[in-house]
Amino acid sequence: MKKTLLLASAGILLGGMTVAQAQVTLLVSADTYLVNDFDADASLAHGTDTSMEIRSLRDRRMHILYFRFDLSGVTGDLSDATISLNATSSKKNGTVQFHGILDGALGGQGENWDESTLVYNNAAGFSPTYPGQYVATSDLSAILATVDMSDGAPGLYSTTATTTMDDFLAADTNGMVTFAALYTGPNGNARYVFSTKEADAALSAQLNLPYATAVPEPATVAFFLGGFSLLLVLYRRRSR
Ligand SMILES: [Ca+2]
Ligand SMILES: [Ca+2]
Repeated sequence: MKKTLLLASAGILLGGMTVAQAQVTLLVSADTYLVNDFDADASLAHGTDTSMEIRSLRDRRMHILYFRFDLSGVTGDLSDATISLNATSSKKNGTVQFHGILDGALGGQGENWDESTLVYNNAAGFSPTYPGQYVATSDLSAILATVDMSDGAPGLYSTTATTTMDDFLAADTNGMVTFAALYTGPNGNARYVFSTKEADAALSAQLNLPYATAVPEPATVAFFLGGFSLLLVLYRRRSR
């Protein structure tokens, strides 16, 4: 094998490793909604449901989306991030607002939640009880982004980039980011239903990172290094 061919082959292998990683879209690692109804209690878990919903009928019904992304496989520039949600139905025009759970919430365990047991009463960012309402704690960030919902229109809804979202993601130290999304507009029975990963991973909430880089899986690195080693062996044999 000629040296130029070897180098070209190695270049294609190594090039493939980096080119394929531009722009990262993360799917949720956990998703649920917190329920705090007047006529039920605030300890009902919905982490295995195929849909999650935002509801707001003040003093009667408050449902809050709660979902997490795993940033451990991502590196580089996290700016201009946006969140996308797939609505299966909507009721009422309104603005959904997204908050984050701050690093270190609940003694560092606030983001390490299990979707099969997470409920309104034990979720970081919210004070327990308060039927039909919610009360934020200091673990809940300011509004990071918003999205406007259309009355009756299903489909993909995405936030736009904000500096508050940039700052929140830049401050992450544990590789986990949890968001809470809720409706706080005029009282009037807002209800928006979204897909979860249990229904279809591709239709779950997404975190879009236009400038980030995916860290290659160890298996991928091993595959490419293995290919490179094989080329070297072949080259040396031909050179003898
Ligand atoms: Ca879930
Ligand atoms: Ca975090």
